[in-house]
Amino acid sequence: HTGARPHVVLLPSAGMGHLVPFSRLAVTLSAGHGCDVSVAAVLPTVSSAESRHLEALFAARPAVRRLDFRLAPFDESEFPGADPFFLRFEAMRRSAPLLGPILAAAGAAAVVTDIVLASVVLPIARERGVPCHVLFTSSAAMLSFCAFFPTYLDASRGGGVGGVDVPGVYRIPRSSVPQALHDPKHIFTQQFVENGRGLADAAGILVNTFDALEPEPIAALREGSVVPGFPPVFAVGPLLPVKFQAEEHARDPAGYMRWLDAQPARSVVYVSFGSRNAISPDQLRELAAGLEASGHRFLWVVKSTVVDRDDAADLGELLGDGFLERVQGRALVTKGWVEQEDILKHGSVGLFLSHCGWNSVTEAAASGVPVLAWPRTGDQRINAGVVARGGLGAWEERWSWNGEERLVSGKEVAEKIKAVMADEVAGKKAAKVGGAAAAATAIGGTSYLSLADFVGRCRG
Ligand code: BUP
Repeated sequence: HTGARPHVVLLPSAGMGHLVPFSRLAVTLSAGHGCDVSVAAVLPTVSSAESRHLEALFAARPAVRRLDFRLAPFDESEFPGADPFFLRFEAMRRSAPLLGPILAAAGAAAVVTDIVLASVVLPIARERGVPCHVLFTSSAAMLSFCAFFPTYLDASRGGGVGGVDVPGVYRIPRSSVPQALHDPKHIFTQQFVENGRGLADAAGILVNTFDALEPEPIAALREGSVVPGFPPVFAVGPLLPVKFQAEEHARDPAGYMRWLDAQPARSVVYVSFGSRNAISPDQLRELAAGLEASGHRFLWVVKSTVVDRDDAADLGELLGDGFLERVQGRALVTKGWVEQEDILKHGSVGLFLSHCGWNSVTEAAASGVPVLAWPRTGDQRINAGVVARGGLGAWEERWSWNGEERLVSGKEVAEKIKAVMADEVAGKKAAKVGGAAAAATAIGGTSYLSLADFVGRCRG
């Protein structure tokens, strides 16, 4: 299986935040690093954004093969009220034994599994004698936290979770620890701890970041300070966007690219909180008031439900009477899917108000656009810390929703936006991060060499 073009099988899990980096890795390995690549797909997907993305990937890149992964029946009533994406993670984890024959039939030389499937896929790959790597879809800071957390829990002996000093990295304050981890019975906690323990058994860990953005966690992981004897860490980011060459009008039904073309350089605030973050109606209205009062131009992608298929709400109603009319001309508000990378690369965009999903952070870094971090749940506060440390932008720590439902007023939002938009140093620092990102992925750069090292190991 090891010849000149090693066959690498990729196992993404659910949600755009997980699927996007996998399809980027698939295309990079297949087009730029001489690998044969297969991607396992679970159909139907949780969201329609994922379905469209998978279809576009396989249509545009016939060299990337599709493997069908059919899930075993799974009784969701065991986890009442759980997030639909976590339920899919769990369903995939329970169906992992079905992957054994799929890997064997594909003749895989190496497997790269998503972190949320790691602890169940690793033993299956080992049984088949296939080296198994993990693609960690968040920051290296989060990776170091995930790798260390089981050790921390063992030492705390059920005493609850406080701030976590990740050895060799930095302290993750209690307020940045993903909320679910305070509940040991939470489905996320169980998966997170098992996967964290499993990491040590991986052949290597790929992470979508680059040395210049996250020097401390990357070095600490590689030196074994976080977990002694930790597997090799390949910092391969920012993984570059994949162009699917859809028809122009199909890509941009709301006309946002044409709208951006008509705006002055660096004048627009781009606002998005990711693909699966529902914002409460009250907070949506305050955010609307803040954007309006900031006086700046803005492009806002509104999501009011966790799963896009459930989103039937009317924008006018969501945002309050007359809002859309009042901001007409200086704002574009849409509920549809946008090509975020195209937006961030556009010269009119001067600021990204972001929830700090890790893909969004890497895209901002690649584009050199400053971020105003407004993290909400999960890994987002840890990622926001990376944004602030790495010179990519500002983080208003009091704004988080991590566990607390504090409403942030429109006035606060407006003032912060005005301040960051006026801050020329922030713009220059972010541009510098953009330069470092480009250098990392260019031939001979740290991320390029890291990926080449990974591919060399797949060749055996
Ligand atoms: Br919304 C939206 N267009 O309209 P994150 C998102 N994206 O291209 P998340 C679009 O989806 P998790 C849209 O560029 C990024 O690549 C965006 O991933 C793209 O956040 C991806 O930023 C979203 O990691 O996922 O969706 O919250 O919670 O898994 O991090």
